[in-house]
Amino acid sequence: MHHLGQTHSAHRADHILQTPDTFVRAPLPGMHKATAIVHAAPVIGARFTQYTAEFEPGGSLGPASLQRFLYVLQGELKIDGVVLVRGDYAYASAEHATTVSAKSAARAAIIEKPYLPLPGVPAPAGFTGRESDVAAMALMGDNALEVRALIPDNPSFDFAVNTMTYLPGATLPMVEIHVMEHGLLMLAGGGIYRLGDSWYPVAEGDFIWMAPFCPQWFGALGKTPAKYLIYKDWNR
Ligand code: UGY
Ligand code: MN
Repeated sequence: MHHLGQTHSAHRADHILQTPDTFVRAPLPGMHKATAIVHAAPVIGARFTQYTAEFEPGGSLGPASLQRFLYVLQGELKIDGVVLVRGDYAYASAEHATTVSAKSAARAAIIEKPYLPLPGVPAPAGFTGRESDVAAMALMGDNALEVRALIPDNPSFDFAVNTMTYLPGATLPMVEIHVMEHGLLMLAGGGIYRLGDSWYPVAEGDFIWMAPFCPQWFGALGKTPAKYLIYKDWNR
């Protein structure tokens, strides 16, 4: 059936909800056999860029001029010779840009951000990791809401990326309003997201940008866990 111009994507001053029916694909400079869906960028007021890169087998990214975090959503990627699969991730500083190529058809969530140095604190080195190796922390003691921090807890890093997994019925314990902004990609399941004064149904594949101080709350619905990857500026 024709959608007659309907979507539940939304663009407000303090948040964006981008659902897959509104995704537009275009290659970024330097991409080869790959394309990008840009979700958040400085043009909307974000201080970072987040996109999903979609690779054909043999596809590659151009070099990053900023620090770059990459989380594999699907397929196999090779980063400076290291093979990463779904749930694996890599961080590279602007000074030590990595080469990223696809061994198979693949998708990755990518975050790029100008680095904000902290006086007296050395800049971070690159690393790779595997989400299943990260210990889960119960958010504010709630075992139904697991947080995994993918970036080391170290003031060298000026941002954090976590996964948050909610059992069905689990919720954020409060409406959060904070100085940090967020980029959020729904990885599994779904629920209701409050953003500002609106409540949205969200599901796997949706992206949300939240500006600093955007009121936010989530409750997981359905019979399977809801999970998202969430970026926030941190330590500055
Ligand atoms: O880390 C956070 O601020 C996180 N609890 N926010 C969110 O899930 N919307
Ligand atoms: Mn938050």
